[in-house]
Amino acid sequence: MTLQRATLDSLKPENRPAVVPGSVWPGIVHLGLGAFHRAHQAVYTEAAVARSGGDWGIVGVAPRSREILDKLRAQDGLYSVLTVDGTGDRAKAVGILAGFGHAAGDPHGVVAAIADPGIRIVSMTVTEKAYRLDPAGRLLLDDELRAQLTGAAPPTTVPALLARGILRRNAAGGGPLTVLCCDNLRGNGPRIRGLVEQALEVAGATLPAGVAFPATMVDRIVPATSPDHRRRAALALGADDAAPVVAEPFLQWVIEDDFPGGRPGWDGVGAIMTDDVTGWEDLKLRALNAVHSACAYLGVIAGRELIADSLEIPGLPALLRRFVAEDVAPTVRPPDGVTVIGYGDTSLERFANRELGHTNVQVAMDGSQKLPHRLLGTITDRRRAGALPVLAAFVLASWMRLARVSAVLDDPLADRIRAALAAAPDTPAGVVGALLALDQIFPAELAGDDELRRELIRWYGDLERHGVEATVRSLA
Ligand code: CS2
Repeated sequence: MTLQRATLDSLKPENRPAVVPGSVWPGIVHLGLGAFHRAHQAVYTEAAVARSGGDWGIVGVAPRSREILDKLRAQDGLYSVLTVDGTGDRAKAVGILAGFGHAAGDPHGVVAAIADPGIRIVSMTVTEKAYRLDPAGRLLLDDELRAQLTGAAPPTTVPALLARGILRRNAAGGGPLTVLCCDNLRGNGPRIRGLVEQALEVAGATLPAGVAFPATMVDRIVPATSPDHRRRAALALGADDAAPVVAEPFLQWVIEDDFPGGRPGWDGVGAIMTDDVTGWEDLKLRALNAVHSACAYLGVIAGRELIADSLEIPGLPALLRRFVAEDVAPTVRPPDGVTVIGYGDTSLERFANRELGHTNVQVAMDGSQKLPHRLLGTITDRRRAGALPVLAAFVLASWMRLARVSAVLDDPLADRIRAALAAAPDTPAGVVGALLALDQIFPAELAGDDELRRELIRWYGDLERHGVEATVRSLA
């Protein structure tokens, strides 16, 4: 039996969606139909609609590949979330997807959906690189993007879809709109406002009134779904599902409450609505994501497969706790009632969830895009305070070592990274110098910091000479 509307009645009541699939009118266009969205915002939104109603069905837009669209369409938009933590699998179908779009195949259809007056929120999970912003928030314009923004080419990229969608909506009197970036970018709301303003400028326009860009912090570990997860999802759900997502039980969402066109009742189902997300955002990026990246880089270099395997490197959890306590904590002002150290400890416990099967390779990808948001801010803040963040430098050196030794660096800047390394001597100072000179990643303030550079060279040299295990042990 396949998961479909016609088979829902055969599922156990607790495994069925909380809304009647197809009954909720669309109010949200979501760019990025990946696993994270389907295990996070879609879950919150379905629960909110089930509890407090509203026309907040989600039109899910796949950016490039059609694969997920075809699978979901064949299942009437239904999929399941498999929750795993070693205490027994649970699977629940989600029925809040109310339509589909395909940015690569039908970009004008996506623009039309954004302009539709019934839509009041455009949200995104497209990962850091899709925004085409440099770390300072400047839009990286090339001829193709320029053509997309001016209308000379179809708008398949995120900046072009947003800009052209907003313009068309404004021309058609579509009403107020909220653009909600759910990616791990520091200051994601203002950053995307800046992106849209720059994109509109290229298109010869300015941002119309009535468009809001609230900041938000999203959190749930949602790795790639493995064949084993798929099998387990079918068992727990009671139906075959070609598109299940797997997640930890924990989930959190903190949202700046600025929705001129209204919003689902997310606050009634556990989301935290606030007027300042900064504390949460910094806490999560610096004490969770940075630690995650550290596990991933060290794990890949050490030949360990899973994040959970990395945490078994003797001394590594203690070292990461020290990184959070010594380097991160002084830079973050956590929300009331939360301590940075306690938060870091909880993150480590979550990472140790082996059932997730989260691979180091997956988290290690796109380092050039992630590091500025999760690690470089910590280093900059500590340097400005006159301190040398020794363990943050160790984490950065581990990315540098990965960039040097990885046969297939999965990163949008891989070509530039490889070229920079090929032109430099293969010594700790040569590698560190070549990478620090990449100004798409490192601000001049860090690249020109000699004391930091010496620290990076020292750690890089240790990792090269002694390997991960011995270097970590030496720090214990
Ligand atoms: C991870 C995140 O892949 C990564 O870079 O650090 O996807 C992480 O799992 C989530 O942000 C957790 O909310």
